[in-house]
Parts: sequence; C-alpha cells; structure tokens
Amino acid sequence: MVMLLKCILILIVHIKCGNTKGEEHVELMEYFQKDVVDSNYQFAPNNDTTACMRDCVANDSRICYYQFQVENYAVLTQACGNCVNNEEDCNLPQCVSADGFEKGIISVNRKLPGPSIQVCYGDIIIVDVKNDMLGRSLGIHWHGMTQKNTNPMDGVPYITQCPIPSSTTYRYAFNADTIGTHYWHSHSGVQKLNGVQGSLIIRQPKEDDPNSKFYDFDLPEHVLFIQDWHHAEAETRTPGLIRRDVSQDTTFYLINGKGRYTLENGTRTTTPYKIFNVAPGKRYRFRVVSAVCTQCPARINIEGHKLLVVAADGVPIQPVSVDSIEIYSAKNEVSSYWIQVRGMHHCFMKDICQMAVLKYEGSQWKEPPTPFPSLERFTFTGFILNPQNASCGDRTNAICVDQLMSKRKVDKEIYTQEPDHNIEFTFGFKIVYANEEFHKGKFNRFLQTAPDRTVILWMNGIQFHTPTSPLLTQYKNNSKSIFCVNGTDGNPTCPTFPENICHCLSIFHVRLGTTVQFVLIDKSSEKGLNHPFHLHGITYNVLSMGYLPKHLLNARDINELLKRKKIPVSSAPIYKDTLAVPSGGFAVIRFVADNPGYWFFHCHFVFHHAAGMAAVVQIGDPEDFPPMPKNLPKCGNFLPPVKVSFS
Ligand SMILES: *[C@@H]1O[C@H](CO)[C@@H](O)[C@H](O)[C@H]1NC(C)=O
Ligand SMILES: *[C@@H]1O[C@H](CO)[C@@H](O)[C@H](O)[C@H]1NC(C)=O
Ligand SMILES: *[C@@H]1O[C@H](CO)[C@@H](O)[C@H](O)[C@H]1NC(C)=O
Ligand SMILES: *[C@@H]1O[C@H](CO)[C@@H](O)[C@H](O)[C@H]1NC(C)=O
Ligand SMILES: *[C@@H]1O[C@H](CO)[C@@H](O)[C@H](O)[C@H]1NC(C)=O
Ligand SMILES: *[C@@H]1O[C@H](CO)[C@@H](O)[C@H](O)[C@H]1NC(C)=O
Ligand SMILES: [Cu+2]
Repeated sequence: MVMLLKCILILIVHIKCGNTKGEEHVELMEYFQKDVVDSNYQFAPNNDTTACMRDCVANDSRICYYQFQVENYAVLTQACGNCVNNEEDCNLPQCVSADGFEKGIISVNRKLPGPSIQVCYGDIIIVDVKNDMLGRSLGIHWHGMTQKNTNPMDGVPYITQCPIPSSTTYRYAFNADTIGTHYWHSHSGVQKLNGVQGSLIIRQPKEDDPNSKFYDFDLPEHVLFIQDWHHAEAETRTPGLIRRDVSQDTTFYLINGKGRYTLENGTRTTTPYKIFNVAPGKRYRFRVVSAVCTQCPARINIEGHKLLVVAADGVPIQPVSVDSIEIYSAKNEVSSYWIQVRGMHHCFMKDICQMAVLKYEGSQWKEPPTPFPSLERFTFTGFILNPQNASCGDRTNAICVDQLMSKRKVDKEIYTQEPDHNIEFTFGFKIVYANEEFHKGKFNRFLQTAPDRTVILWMNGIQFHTPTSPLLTQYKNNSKSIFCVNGTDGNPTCPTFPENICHCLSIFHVRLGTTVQFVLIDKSSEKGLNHPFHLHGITYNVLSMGYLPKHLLNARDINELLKRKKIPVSSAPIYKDTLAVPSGGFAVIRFVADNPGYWFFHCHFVFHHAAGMAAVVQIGDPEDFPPMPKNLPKCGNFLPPVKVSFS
C-alpha cells in the first residue's frame, strides 16, 4: 500500500514538471476538496468517494487536493456587512471578524484561521499555494508531518525550497504520514502571526486508536484552534519599539479566529465567540491546536468540566502544542459554559486571554449564564498537565512531559543503547548595548524586549545566518564565507563566544541510520521562560528533562548520568516534535536519523526564531537524499563581475 502511494506521488510530481509522456494523467480537479465553512463541519457521506474529510476505514487511501490563495486582507471588510451591530452578519462568507479590532491581515482563502485540512492516515495531500500577497514571499510548513523522503515539501524557505514569490504558485505534495492533531503555517518571517495558519488533522480508523474507548465522537467541528493575535502587524515587533507598546507579547488570543477584546473604557467588542456544540451525556474528543508562538504559554480550561488528555505532542498549556483533549460532559445540566484560554507567565498579569463557548444541545444560553471569567476569579485548583518550569518530582497536582507514557511502541534500544551522536545545544540571549548594536555592520538582527534591553538570540553562540540559496537544492550556490567554522568535534562552533557571538550558517551533520541524542540546555537569562524547540522531519523521544547543578549542565556529564541511571528516564518516553525546555534546565531527546535531508531545528517562539535561535540538522549525505522533483524554481544572489569602462 505504501509503495503504491509513493508511485502516485512521484507521478503527480512528474505531471507538474510537464514530463507526462507515457504516464497516466491524474486530473487533480477530480480530487479537489472544497473549503469547509467555519462551524458544523460534517464528515462526508459514505457514498462520496472523493471527499477526504470522512470516517476513516482501513484500506481506503485518497488523494486530497486543496488550493490556498494567500493575500492581503482585513478584519471587518465589507464582506462583514453590519457585523459590528448584528452578529448574524459576522457569519457571512469571507467575513473575518476576529476580535472586532479592525486591522490588516494576511489570509488564506479569506478565512481565519485558514482552511482546515482533515484527512485519513495514508492519504496524499496536495496543496497548490498561490501567493497573491503584495511584494512578499512565503513557504508553508506542515507542522507534524515528517515528510519522509519528501524533504522539498517541508516548506522552509532557503533550507528546503526557494520562497514562493508573489504571483506564483508552488505545489506541495506529501503523504499524510503522522496520525494526530497538527497544523500548517507560513515559515516566512513572522507571517503566521498575521493569519497564515490552519489546522491539519490526520485521523485513523477508530478501531486503530488505542484510546478510542475514551470518547464517543471525534467530529470535524471539534477542532479548537488557539492563536496569538496582535493588534498591529506582527512585523512591527521585529525588532520592536522602544517606548510605545514594548516587547513581543501578543495583544490577545483568538479561538478559531473568533473572540472579543476589552476596550480601554472597559466595554467589550460584540463580535461572536466560537461556539462548540455538544449533547449531554456524551464524550467528545476535542482536538486542540495551540498555535501560540509568542513567549507566554497559554492555559486552557472549561468551566465545570474535567479534561482528559488522550494524545499529546505538546499539551494544552504549552506554546506550540498540538493535542487532543477529551471533554467529559458527564454534567447533566444543560447549559452553556465558558472555555477559557489565558496567557501565563508575565502575560497573566496583563490579563491576556480569550473565551469561547461550550453549548449543550437544548441550552437557551448563547453566552454562559455564569459571570465572565475575570482574572480575579481565575484559579487553577485542578490537576495540571505540563506545568511551567516542568518540575514535577515534588508535586502531586501536576504531571510533566517526561513522565507521560507513550502508547505508541517505543523501540527499547533508543533509550538503553549509547547514542552514536551526542550533540549539545545551548541557547540563550546576548544583551547588546547601543554603542555595539548601532555600530555600522555589527549585528544582523535584534529584538527590543524592554526599553533598556536589546537582545540577540543564539544557539551554541551562533546567531543563525539564513542561506542565500536553498541548502537542499542549491547548496553550492551559498558562498563559503557564510558557513560557520567547525570545532574539534566536527560541529559548527563560535570560537569567540561568549565574548562575541557569531553570525553564520550552522549545519549539524549526522549520519543516516544512526541514533542521535540532543542535549538541550537553556542558558537564557530569562527566568521562567520555557523555549519550545521544534525539529523538522523527525518525531523524537523525550528521555528526560529537569534541573541539574550548573557544572553538570553539559552533554557529556548528562550522558554519563543517564548511563549510570542517576537521571530518571521514562520506560516509554513519549514522541514529540516540539518540546519546551525547562527554564534554566535541560532536556534530552533521542531519535533514529532515518529521514535524509536538511531539517530546521529552532525555537518555535516566532520572534526568537526570526532573531537567530535556529540551526540546521543534516541527516545523511546528498547521495542519500530523495530524488528531487525536476525543475524546482531556483533563487540566489546575482553578483556578476562588473567591467568598468569610461569610454
Ligand atoms: C449520498 O447519500 C446522501 C444521503 O446519505 C444523498 O443525499 C446524496 O444524494 C448521495 N450522493 C450521491 C452522489 O449519490
Ligand atoms: C486491508 O489490506 C490488508 C492487506 O492487503 C488486508 O490484510 C486486510 O485484511 C485489509 N483490511 C480490510 C478491512 O479490508
Ligand atoms: C467605549 O468606547 C467605545 C469606542 O470608543 C464606545 O463605542 C463605547 O460606547 C464606550 N463605552 C462606554 C461605556 O463609554
Ligand atoms: C564542517 O564539516 C562538514 C562535515 O561535517 C563539512 O562538510 C564542512 O565543509 C565543514 N565546514 C568548514 C567551514 O570547514
Ligand atoms: C518558574 O521559575 C521562575 C524562576 O526560575 C519563577 O520566577 C517562576 O515563578 C516559576 N514559575 C512557576 C509557575 O513555578
Ligand atoms: C548556482 O551555481 C550554478 C553552478 O555553479 C550556476 O550555474 C548558477 O548560476 C548558480 N545560481 C545562482 C542563483 O547563483
Ligand atoms: Cu526561544
């Protein structure tokens, strides 16, 4: 079956290249998936054999074709009619009401969030991304897909592809190879914060889910999508202002693109909240996508309900976490309840939050009858999954990621054997002073995080230098001068660190098929900040995380402690693609390097990543890489020699 799918994939790519001689044509429009409307997504009826949003059954793999149009758009356009005064109008086609604050955005198919892709495991996803933005380029990353053997579809500009220039279309085609709740987003600059993101759900036949006994329904409409929302274009926070509205914190959150915000005089806007409909006495699987990517972690709770987490990559309270929670509607009181998302850390005191509504069938309440969940009334008394700072050993009311047990089989060798590669990644901030930063040609990018703080972000002393041509397709077009120098261990290093950081292209090379250990160590001075690290192309196992005395915080000592079993290791370490490293602490992850290509590895706080907290992991050598589709667009510098003639 898998083989068959691969053939189809290659066939399509050939067609794209116009090399169709003697090959079967696939008429993509036959597989075109219509955009679903924002609420009441339904599975397609069984007789609709081309619809991908369906009840998954064994041995039924489909081609799912989507068209994404990316363009400059706005909240409360004329498409919204009289939405400000009449809520019904806010549901008009192409109306983006957000939280009722009028601003410019970047939309995909004039939706916020963009279209939800919901398919079954084993399907092929094809997305034509048409860039109709004015003077901006992008690449779209399918967060959670491993892109096994399809590295050019990973969507990272200058790593795996050229950015898609304005007015052109790039065709992504890849296998739906990772079951679960994922999302897609622009991987260019900070665009995702302006609206270029949406959910990506890969279901499996219910009988294949080991946790299926915990829920009655897993409906397309029960995707809860949480995103940060700035009231200015996100680009205005890079590097950020020094006096007015300082820092990179989000202004508010949106839940499924909806919500309200509180005006300065205390009144709230009247745009609609997202309403999730349920029936009493039933158990629902809610798929929570936390696309939050600014510094503060968000926490979610539902008034009067207990949540049971049945799947996790990241967990409901983590930034950039993608997960499924189950809501027990054991409550028999038919009513409506507040769903609350609240920023933690320093966002807590700023009262950064958003609400949605859980509405029971038969409830007359559109808005819950209970008081609005204010900051004053907000307390968490329940059991917390993945608390901040991830120190769980001594707590009875919390569980940490490294204490979770995987239900997917974990290869025992991955945590019992000595890894082939043991790579240390430290990361942090360097505070620079005005006389350094604003010195000609000194630093490339910085962030203004407070009036008196200008910071550069680094990994292993290196601020990431974006290649000038994609590594995967045009490695040699990059000037040698931008690459970092190698240390004695063969890995990129910065000889002048910590006095001076380096600005260069850092590529960490691991051999194909080896077992790799990354030891992540947080050296950022910011207490309480948990940087979420995302590795493309791989789902890794979380072996351990926590705190150690400073002199032991290095890859060699931590590996030694692991060997001597002085650090606790889960007997079934869970799989993740993003992990929040405890503030000032460490995390150990392991994986088998079985997916050849160039994979980005970076802090998922989008501003940190933009300011240099990133690196590239190269798995295997070019001869191991999958075949490239022909005629991929090329890009790079144009610097021909110039002959000067005065005649
Ligand atoms: C599929 O079945 C539904 C009812 O389940 C019916 O309304 C619809 O017309 C059918 N569609 C086709 C293409 O047969
Ligand atoms: C699916 O295909 C496999 C392999 O061809 C076969 O063993 C299995 O019985 C099939 N399952 C169903 C439900 O048809
Ligand atoms: C608050 O400000 C908004 C916008 O200026 C205005 O429409 C609203 O009437 C004000 N509310 C009160 C209570 O003053
Ligand atoms: C660093 O080592 C890699 C091999 O791992 C090599 O390809 C690269 O050229 C080296 N870089 C420099 C600047 O020597
Ligand atoms: C996390 O740790 C920092 C200091 O390391 C502390 O200031 C903060 O209160 C802690 N947060 C929680 C929720 O324990
Ligand atoms: C990349 O390198 C090739 C081979 O040296 C050269 O022909 C091509 O013009 C270069 N392209 C760019 C964009 O620099
Ligand atoms: Cu970070």
